[in-house]
Amino acid sequence: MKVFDTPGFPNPLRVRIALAEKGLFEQVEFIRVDLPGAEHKQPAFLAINPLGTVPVLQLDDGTYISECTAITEYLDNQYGEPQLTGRTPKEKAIVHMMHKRAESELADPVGIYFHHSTPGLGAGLQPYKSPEWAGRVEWGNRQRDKAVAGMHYFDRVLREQPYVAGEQFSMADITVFAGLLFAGFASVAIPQECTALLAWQTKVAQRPSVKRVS
Ligand SMILES: N[C@@H](CCC(=O)N[C@@H](CS)C(=O)NCC(=O)O)C(=O)O
Repeated sequence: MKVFDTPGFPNPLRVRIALAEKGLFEQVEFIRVDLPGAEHKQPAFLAINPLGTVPVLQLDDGTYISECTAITEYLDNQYGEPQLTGRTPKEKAIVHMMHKRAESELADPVGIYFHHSTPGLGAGLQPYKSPEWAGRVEWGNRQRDKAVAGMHYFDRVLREQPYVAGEQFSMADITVFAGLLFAGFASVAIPQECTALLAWQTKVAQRPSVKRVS
């Protein structure tokens, strides 16, 4: 298997953690994509992912799979323990519900804020990121506020249970963790009163998988 990605970026981190959790990290060849240089928007990369984002997993039969959720599902279904996307229909449903919230209430709004209300990844990528309409900064700022509300939401969740989807570490934890990393990158701080979220972040940072890929 090959993974096309850019180390240090939040979505690549999601798949790297999943690979490390599954004990697959050393079996994968990583192909570095120059994100700040807009390599992912050039025809050669668009041929493997028309949406122009990383990461992309290439299977040994040549199939390309993009989207962190799809890649993690593939790895989880194809390889052994630990299970990251749930076992029973109920567990799977809860992992997916919480994972969707991790994307929609935290990771995605941080990304919109970063790319549209800040200089983002620099001038080279601006043509792909910031349409010139007057409200874009305000819109991005509202997404930042949405992300902070998401932090409060996950703080409330983690006051009741050890992990985002319940008793077990899952794909939903990976996405919240990466979303918080992205928030830090974009200078969106976790509110100090979110003590459960902060404690969970410290706990997850200590996992061998996270330490392996950091
Ligand atoms: N929904 C995608 C998001 C991937 C994504 O946005 N990746 C970022 C890197 S963290 C990227 O490629 N950004 C470049 C861009 O959008 O121009 C996934 O789950 O893989």
